[in-house]
Amino acid sequence: MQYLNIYCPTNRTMVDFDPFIKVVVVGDQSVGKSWFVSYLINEKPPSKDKASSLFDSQVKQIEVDGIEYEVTVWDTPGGEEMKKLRCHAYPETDVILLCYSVDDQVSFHNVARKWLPELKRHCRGVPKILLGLKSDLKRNSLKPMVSEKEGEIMQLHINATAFYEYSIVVRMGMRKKMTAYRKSCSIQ
Ligand SMILES: Nc1nc2c(ncn2[C@@H]2O[C@H](COP(=O)(O)OP(=O)(O)OP(=O)(O)O)[C@@H](O)[C@H]2O)c(=O)[nH]1
Ligand SMILES: [Mg+2]
Repeated sequence: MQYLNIYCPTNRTMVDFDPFIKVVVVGDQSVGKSWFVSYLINEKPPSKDKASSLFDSQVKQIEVDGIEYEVTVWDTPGGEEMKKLRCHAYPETDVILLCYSVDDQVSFHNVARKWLPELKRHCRGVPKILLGLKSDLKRNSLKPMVSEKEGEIMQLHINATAFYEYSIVVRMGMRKKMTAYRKSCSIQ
C-alpha cells in the first residue's frame, strides 16, 4: 500500500493522503482486549499463544467511501508491570480504543483513574473510543454491573468521541444464527 495522491478542494492542489491508520487498544488486565481484537480482525477468538502474548499487532484492509485503508490494531497488555513496554505502542497513534469490562467495577474506575492520565501523557489529542466489553454478562448476573448510563457519563468525563458496549460472545452467536438462517433460505 502506498500514499495516495488526492485532490484537496480547500487549497485546490493535489496532496499526499496517508491511508495507514494505527489503532491502539488499552484497558485493565483481562477485560477482553485480545478477544475483542481477534474477533474484529479474524472473526474468531484468539489462539492460546496470541491471547497470552505481551504485544500483538494485526492488520486489516478496509474500504470506506471508495478509499482503501490499512488499519493496524495494536493489542497491548493491561498489567501495571507492563507500563514501560506498553508505552512503545503509543507513538503515531491515530485512534485509541479504551476498554473496561462491564462486570468489573475496578476496570471501569481505572478508565479515569489510570488510563486517562497515561493517555494524556503519551497520546494527547488522539481521539478515544470507550468500549464496555463482555456485555453478555449483564444477563442473569448477581454481581453489580457497570450500567450503560454510567458508561455514557464516563464518555463525557474523558471526552471520548464515542461509547459502545460490546460482547464477542453475542457477536459469535449472531454470526452462527445468521449463517444457519442464510442456509435455510437458500435450501427453500
Ligand atoms: N463472557 C465473555 N467473556 C469474554 C468476552 N471477551 C473475552 N472474554 C473472556 O475474558 C478473558 C480475558 O480476555 P482477554 O482478551 O485475554 O483479556 P485482555 O484484556 O487481553 O487481558 P491482558 O492481555 O492480560 O491485559 C478470556 O478468558 C475470555 O474468555 C466476552 O465478550 N464475554
Ligand atoms: Mg490481552
